Amino acid sequence: MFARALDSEFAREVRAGLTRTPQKTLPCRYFYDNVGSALFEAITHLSEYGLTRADERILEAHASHLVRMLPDNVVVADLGSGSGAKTRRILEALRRRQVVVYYPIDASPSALAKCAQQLGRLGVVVPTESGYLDGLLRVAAKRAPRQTLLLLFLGSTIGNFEPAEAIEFLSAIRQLMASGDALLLGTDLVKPAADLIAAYDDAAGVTAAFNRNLLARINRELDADFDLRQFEHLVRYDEAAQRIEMHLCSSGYQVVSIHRADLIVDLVPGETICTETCHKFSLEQVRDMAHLAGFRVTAQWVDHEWPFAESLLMAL
Ligand code: AVI
Repeated sequence: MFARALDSEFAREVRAGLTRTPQKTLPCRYFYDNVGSALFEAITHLSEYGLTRADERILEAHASHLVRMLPDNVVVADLGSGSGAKTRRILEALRRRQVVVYYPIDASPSALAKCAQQLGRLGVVVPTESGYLDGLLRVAAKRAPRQTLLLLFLGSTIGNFEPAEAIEFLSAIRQLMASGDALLLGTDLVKPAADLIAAYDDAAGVTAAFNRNLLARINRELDADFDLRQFEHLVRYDEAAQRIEMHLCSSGYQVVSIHRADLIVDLVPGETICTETCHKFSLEQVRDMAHLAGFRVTAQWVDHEWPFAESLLMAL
């Protein structure tokens, strides 16, 4: 049991990130345990975080047009579906012309259960508890020969990858798709720094709790003794790199034991652990990224209230 935990992917990634120099890091994909997923859901309702509402407005306004641009007999897969709230519009538009088959892919069982409960009335929902590429591989293996896949990657999760990794990831997705399949890609666009800082450092402290929960998760799952009160939530915007950075900043000298990662971590006052980067894009950068990964962009819809884009990419 103990040996297995030491070897777990989570333990290995935590060990690699916290021994990295000069900047300690933790992978943001581990934010989303059940507590983290609930906190993220709360973030999407914050007045400062316009991103999710922008995403929803675009889908509400353009879902019918989007569906008309697709061939008959579409199956929908959704990378990081969460509770599937944003996807509802697309499934409703699709249901007007065909039976809906929907594969939400998410690491959080509670989010998937909520998704199946909320969208089950719209068609056949087949939840897949998995990482993105594994989940897509499983869905690709189940699809029938003449079905077209509409893959959703909404919410600007692509912005949480480093730029080169984003292209690698989209290329890997492309390899699992067939020519003529579609990818709907959500991307948050560049906007004034003050709006971005507020979005990731909200007044109610929900994002701070979301950030600190990563340490709480390490405490719970890897038998560690992080004192969450000794870490300040810190947000920076790097204008040149077009990215928000979230950090946890140590308020003093600390020695933390992470037993199941076989690791002792020293932190000095003011030292940070970088927990997430959130890249922001221009429309042209999205098109360039798509082309490099083997897609053609056939439409881009923009929300002007909170600059955000949905791009429809066709696999070449
Ligand atoms: C999931 N992802 C697109 C969110 C973002 O905005 O980058 C995660 C998030 N982190 C803090 N607030 C929201």
